[in-house]
Amino acid sequence: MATLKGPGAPQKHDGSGLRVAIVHARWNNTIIDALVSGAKKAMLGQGVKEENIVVESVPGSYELPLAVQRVYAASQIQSTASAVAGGMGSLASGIGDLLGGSNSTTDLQGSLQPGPPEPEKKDVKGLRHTFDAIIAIGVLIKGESMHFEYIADAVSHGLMRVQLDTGVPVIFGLLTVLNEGQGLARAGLEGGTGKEAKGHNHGEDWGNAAVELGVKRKGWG
Ligand code: DLZ
Repeated sequence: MATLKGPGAPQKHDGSGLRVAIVHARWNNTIIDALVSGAKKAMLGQGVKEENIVVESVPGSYELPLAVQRVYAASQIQSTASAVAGGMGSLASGIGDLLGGSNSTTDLQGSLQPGPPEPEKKDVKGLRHTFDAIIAIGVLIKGESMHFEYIADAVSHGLMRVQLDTGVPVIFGLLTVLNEGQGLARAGLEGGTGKEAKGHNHGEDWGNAAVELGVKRKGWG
């Protein structure tokens, strides 16, 4: 029977032009690892290239908002550096044009001749443009104190703030569960970590959400 909960069947989007970061906490790492794998699997299934998925980790969920903000800021700086490097290439070829070494040359009869190959544009490795979406993944398991409530509240608000301040989609991959079993079930690890494992891996939803938002965000400007 179809379930009422959840985002429904994932929309198909072409993720081949996207760069996505996953920033995850390391607390409760068995669950985290499965969620990160689920998110990556979903994104690869929507065409995101493996080399365009960047993974960064922090100790605990409380560190996620700052890490997401800084990872995004760093990618902006690097993409500017990359653009400047590309710009230098254009400048060099522009000077080449002035000196008669343009990419295409016109012969005396006015026909267009193929010129020397365009100078190779160097990208800073893996830093072609800023991230189109960032997935923040953490697993908070309720304990006996109020720690859980404070961290859950701070992280939720922090991630929303980063998203609205920067305009980059921040996918909310924070599980706030009452016990380990709930966390395992939401990572597709109900009943064990091997072949017997059951349950829906929420990481896959987050991967699909990142692709959808990344693609739509480009259209929204
Ligand atoms: C301290 C703490 C506790 C008690 N529980 C969790 C948890 O269930 N999940 C999680 O991601 N992090 C937990 N942390 C660590 C905090 O998020 C944070 O890393 C530390 O308080 C240091 O700032």
